[in-house]
Amino acid sequence: MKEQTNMRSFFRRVIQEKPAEELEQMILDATRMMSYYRCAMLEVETKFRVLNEQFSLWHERNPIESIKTRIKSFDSIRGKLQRNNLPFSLDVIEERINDIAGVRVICAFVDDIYVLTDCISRQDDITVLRVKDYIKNPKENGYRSLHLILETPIFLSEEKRMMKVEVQLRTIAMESWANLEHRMRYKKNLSEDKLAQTAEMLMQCATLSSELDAKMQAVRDIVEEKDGHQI
Ligand code: 0O2
Repeated sequence: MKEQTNMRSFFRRVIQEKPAEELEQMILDATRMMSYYRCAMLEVETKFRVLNEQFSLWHERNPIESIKTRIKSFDSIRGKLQRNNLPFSLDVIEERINDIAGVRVICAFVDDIYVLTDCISRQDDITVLRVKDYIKNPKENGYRSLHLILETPIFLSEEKRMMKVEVQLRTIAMESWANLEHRMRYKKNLSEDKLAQTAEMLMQCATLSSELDAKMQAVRDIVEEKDGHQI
């Protein structure tokens, strides 16, 4: 309900040139579109929860530590359209913005990220539209994560719709680094010196977090080999 009120006030604030009737229709269409994204997000979240459950039964371990989901706000969608010089329309949003529905899967071990990616990619109702592997190829600032753009069907009362969902898979260490870096990015009043210093320190943290992930993985490999549970 709160989201709907936010959306309504966003459209009233941003789209002023349209007659009231057209604006109301646009709000209705946008509400419907966002509810489809929410359904697709739930579908993909459930797929990961099912995989986690199955691993827990068959392999006595849970590859997933936690799952977070979010729907991108219209302010954030608008910002992305503006950065890419794209006009604000629902058709353009559906076609060009891939991360309206977002699912973040947090794992303890790097290997689990690739096992889960393989499992979800092989499901016959999932199409992988794009993979960005920032674990094998970290971003310049040190950011690591595996990003997938998936297409999944949602089944409505009278139709089936294909929807895009962005999945980010990360370890706990990658998640805590990304959260810190994200917070730093919005500190607007830092001096040039402090900005350079924090960027350098974040880079060091990224290296340490990557080493930590590698060490944790090595420990698990030893333990699982001994227990004979490796898959
Ligand atoms: P939010 O709040 O998560 O929505 P493209 O999809 O190719 O048009 P985009 O969106 O740059 O281009 O794709 P990319 O590189 O896959 O990154 C998308 C998301 O990954 C970002 O979404 C962040 O959530 C995360 N991300 C990417 N790079 C960084 C980074 O350097 N630091 C942190 N903390 N997160 C990053 P949004 O839209 O920025 O934000």
